[in-house]
This record gives sequence, structure tokens and C-alpha cells, in this order.
Amino acid sequence: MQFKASFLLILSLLCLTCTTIKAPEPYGPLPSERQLTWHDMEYYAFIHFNMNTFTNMEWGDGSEKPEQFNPTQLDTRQWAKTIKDAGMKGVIITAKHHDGFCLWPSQYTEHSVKNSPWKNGQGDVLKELSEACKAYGLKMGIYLSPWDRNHAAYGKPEYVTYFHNQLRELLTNYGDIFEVWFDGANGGSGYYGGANETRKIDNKTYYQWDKAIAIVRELQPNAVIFGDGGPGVRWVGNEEGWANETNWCLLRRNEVYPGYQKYIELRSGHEDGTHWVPAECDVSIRPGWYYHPAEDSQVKSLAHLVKIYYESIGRNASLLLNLPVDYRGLVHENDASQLMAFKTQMDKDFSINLAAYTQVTATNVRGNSSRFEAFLVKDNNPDTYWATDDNITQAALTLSFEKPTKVNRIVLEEYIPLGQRVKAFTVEAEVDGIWKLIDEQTTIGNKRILRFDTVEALKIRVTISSAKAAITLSNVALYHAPHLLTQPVANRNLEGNVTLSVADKNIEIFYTIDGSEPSSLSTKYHDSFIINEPTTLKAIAYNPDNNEKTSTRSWYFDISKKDWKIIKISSGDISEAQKCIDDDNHSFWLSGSSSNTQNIVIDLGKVYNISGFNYVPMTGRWPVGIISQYKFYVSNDQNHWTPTAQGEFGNIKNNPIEQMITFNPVSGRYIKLEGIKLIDDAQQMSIAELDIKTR
Ligand code: FUL
Repeated sequence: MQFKASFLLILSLLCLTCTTIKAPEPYGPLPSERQLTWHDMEYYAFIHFNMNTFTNMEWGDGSEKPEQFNPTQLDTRQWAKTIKDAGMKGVIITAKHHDGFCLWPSQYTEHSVKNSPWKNGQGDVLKELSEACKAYGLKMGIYLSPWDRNHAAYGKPEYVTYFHNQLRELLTNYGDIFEVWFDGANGGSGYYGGANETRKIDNKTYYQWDKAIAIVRELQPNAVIFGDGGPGVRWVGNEEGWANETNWCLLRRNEVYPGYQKYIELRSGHEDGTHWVPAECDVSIRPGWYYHPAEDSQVKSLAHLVKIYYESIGRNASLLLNLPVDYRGLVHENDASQLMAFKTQMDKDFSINLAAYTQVTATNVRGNSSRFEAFLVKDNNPDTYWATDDNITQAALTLSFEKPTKVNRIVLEEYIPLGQRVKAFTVEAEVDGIWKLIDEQTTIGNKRILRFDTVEALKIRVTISSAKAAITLSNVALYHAPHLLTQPVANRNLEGNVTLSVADKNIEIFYTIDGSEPSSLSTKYHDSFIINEPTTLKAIAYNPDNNEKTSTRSWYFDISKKDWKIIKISSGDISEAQKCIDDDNHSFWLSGSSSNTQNIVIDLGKVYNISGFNYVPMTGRWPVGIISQYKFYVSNDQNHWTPTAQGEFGNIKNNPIEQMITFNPVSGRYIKLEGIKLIDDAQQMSIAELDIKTR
């Protein structure tokens, strides 16, 4: 009896402590409810699909005609399914881009789908997308370009009324909107109803932002507003998909406006920011925002997408990944399959949270209360957190395994409803009884992920060495991600030195040069090697941890080009022409501007039996001067030329990849390539690389 009474007393005292220990006071600017909901989105899609898709442009000038908009198989359910399968939580659509064409039948303009042949003018892309989003459980957002190069009144007050009216339409007719995206690109040349002139506006005042914001608040109170300076979500200051390692959700918001000159600052935010305005990383899965068939082979590699993930979501930002829907009205197969590969990889990286197998202790627990215990960082509940006493802004958290465990990722999350606090921290691992520094970093925020070389650790310690106020961490997770297995890439320099590489240094490469299939028993790649005669190189990448391997990649290398000399070009600077025999497919030679037939003559240094040539066209975003029809000659003396091949590089405009042309062997020392027709009737010819075949 006695025992029971004292037990109850202790219990009630304990409970008293848990209830009396108050949560830390909020510190600094705080996120709103809608921003907190947005933080949970993390990864969502951008869709650039509009007039530019049909004109093959990135920015239309506004003179386009609605008749040009005519997708043949538009299927927003295919978009939504792809996006959902990819693990994204929403989609933002370019309802109107700078060219002013509207994807919905706006009652305020004729420049819209209602005057297009698509569905005889009865279609509404926004409506179809909102229905598809509902069906697949996705949230929808809208991109509405303030700049309108079509509208006759752009620059005058009437246009601003039009812009606000359209915003109302979009926010009224398509269900819940989670984000409204206002582009910072503003004012400049355009069609403007036929005026064809340059119009400047004052970015800060012209659009009456206070009114635009009030419209959003009135019609979609849960929507965040994106802009260079928010007000809800800020641009990250680049279109490459990365934030700085130091990344505050805070901004001196009143200093930032659309088209902000010091936009580089947006990559980190402002430590002394006055408002909560977190960063969103917008980046396209291809070089362009809009679909261009010529970029079908330029979908970002898996390694690149993974890097983007860790440098956006892993650095306290969200990831808005753009899919350029094609002119059929579908997410292209190449993009869809790469998205799935990306999803599979990220699922592997974060498959088992090893923190679940640890005991967690902290050097300080707020009021010694169970309400703020250290183990709450691993309870999978984002609403609970470990917190320190008010005067404690330096503290360590230790996660102890029962036995040494392999770890190479750590995820850290602050309890952001109370503000972003951490300014500096370290991560250490106890390996074989010795503490080893793994990383030293600055901010955490909503989410911070660190990648590091695998350690077999008994303990992991996170030490917050500086914070603005008491520390609050809601989540600490540990993972052992597999090595990133991607196909090897081969490069040969002018001396014939071949290097093989993969994205992850823990992955091994095995290769053959005798045409046989490589396996993990073939030669293991350590250092570069020489190939200066016709050779087929084959290689695989191999993960020694789990014996997984890639499919084989093969390359054909012919003689090395170190003795080659450019001896004549039809126009331009001969030293520049060296770039088409420098064994670098990224550099290119662009001839002088003179004619739509151009040529180049090369001395191979000695006589070879030539049985073909390989033309690598210029790639990148704005290729010019690609040869579509060619003539190829061989000579022994530069005077008498034997025409050996003539023809067309098939589909090179839409798919600018290397073109190998073979013919019956001809002996000679000099070669001449002539472009007799250039894409788009260009007056300059370009060559990224030229090779010959001697076997
Ligand atoms: C930029 C625009 O000018 C691009 O065309 C694209 O829409 C990108 C997302 O934002 O500022």
C-alpha cells in the first residue's frame, strides 16, 4: 500500500514536470500554415507546355497565332500518372507564358485555346489537368507570366486589370491551387498587338502586387505565392536545381522584388531575414524548359538528377523539376523513363532508416522533460522534437548502435514551426573506438541531407555548435545508400589517352579491347591507357558491394588525331577550326558567315585506307550550322579529290547525334568534308568533332 502511494506520487510529480516544461519560444520569422504545408510537398513537377511547344521556341514574341496550338494526343492523365509514379506531390503548369497564349479559354482574350484547332476550340488544358490531378491525388499550381508580349496594352494600366482578371479566372475555376508562380522576367521587346516595340515597366510598382496578392489570398487562401522575393516562396537564384549549403528560409523580403539584381543572394537567403520565405529550386529535366525534339537525347543523366536532389531537397529547398510536354501533348518517353530511374535510385538511397536501431542521448534535454527527449528525433513524428533549455545553444546528440553499422547518409530536420535556428554543426562517427569528423556544416532548416563516405560506426554524433536560440530537432535519420551505379563514360584525348569514369568513385569499371563482352573478370580500370589504332572498347560498371553491374557500353576509336592538321577552311578563323579535331565533343568550330555551303580540308599526317567518317554535330541549347547534306572527298595530293560519299545525315535536326558514314576503302592522306545543305539554311557551318574510320 505504502509502496503504491509513493509510486503514484512520483508518477504525478513526473507528469507535472512534463506539463510544466514549456516549449521554446518561437524565434525570429516563422512559417505560416500554408508554408508548412508547402514544405511537406518537397518534390513536384513543373510543366512547360504552351505555344512554344509548337513553335520550337523558349520565348515566343507574342505574334504567334492560336491556330499553331494543336496537340494531337494531349493526355493530362498521362502527365499526372507519370508525375505520381515518379513520387512527386503536385504539378505547376504554364497557364500563360511570356508570349501571352492562354491554355484556358479566358473570357478576357481571343489569344487562347478557344481559337485553336485543338478540340475545335472547345478544349481547356487547365480543366483537364485539374481533373487528372484529382484522379491521381496531386496538387495543382499555376504559372502566370506577368509579362505578356502579345497584349496590345502591355505597359499601360489596362493590362494590369487584364492580368488581375486572369488571375481571378484561374483561381476560381480550377479547384484548389497550392502555388501561384510569378516569373521575374519582365518587360522588353514584343509584338504587343502589332506594335512590335520595346516596352519597359517598373517591376516593383506596375503590376500592383498588393492587389495581385490580395486576389490570391481571397480566392485561394492556402496557396503560396512564388516570386524572386516570395512573398511565400522565393526563387533560388539559378535555374540549375541547387541551393547553397548555407540556406536560410529567411529573407529581408522588402528588399527583394521581381527581377532582383542581387539574385545571387537568393541561393542562401538572409540570415537576418525579416520574413519566412524558403527557397524553391526550379530546373528542367532537359536543357530547355520547353520541348525541342533536338533535345530528346539530352535528358539529364541519373547522376545529374541525383546530384540535383541532394543539392536542393538536401539543402533545405524544394525541388520543382520541369517536364517539357511534347507537341503530341505527352510527357516524352525518354523523360518518363529517366524520372522512374531517378525515383528507383532515391528509394534505394533512403530505404531503411538505421536510426531506428539506435539509442539516442543528448547532452541537454529541455527541463529534463520527456516531452523534449532525445529519442523523439527518431519517432517518425514530425510534431515531436528534441529541444534544449533556453540558454543552451550548443549541444550534442549521440545515436548509438548495438554493433558497428555502415552509414553514409544523415538527414536532419529542425522543428521549423518554431523558426530556423541552427547556424553551425558537425557530424562525427565513432569507428573502432575513435571519433572521426565526417562533416562540418552550417544551416539545417526544414531538411538537410549529408552524403559521406561509408563509415562502419558504433556511434554517430551530431553537435550543434551554434544556434540562434534553443535547439529543436524533429528528425535525425541515418541510411546506408548503395553506391550509384551508372554506365561508364569514356574519353580519349589527342594523344590517344583513354579515361573511363563513373559518377561514384566506389563503383568499379571493367573493360575489354578485343571485342569480347566485359565482366568482373576482365581488366579492371585503374589508370588511363592508350588507344591509337582502330579499336572497339567495351566496358561495364560494377558495384563490388552487391555484385550489381550495368549493361555494356561500347565505343569505337580509330587512329588518334595528334598528327592531324587543318589546312584549309572555306571561311572563318583556321585556328578555331582546330576544335573539330580536338577530341572534345562539347567544343565546336563554327565557320565564318558567308554561304550555305562550306568545307574543311584536313591533313591526316600520313596515308591511310579510309573506309568512313564520323560527324559529331554541335549540341547544346542553340545549335547552329548543323550539316544536313554532305559530300566527302579523299585525296593524296590536295589537288585531285576522289568523291567517296555524298548524302544526308538522317533526322539530324531533330536528333543531333553523331553520324557514322561508311564506304568502300579509299587510300589517301587528305580529307575534305563539304556541307552542301545546312539546317535552317544557315550561312555558317558547324562541326563539333570529325573522325575517320580506317578499319
Ligand atoms: C524563366 C522564364 O523566362 C523561362 O522561360 C521559364 O519559364 C523559367 C521557369 O522561368 O524566368
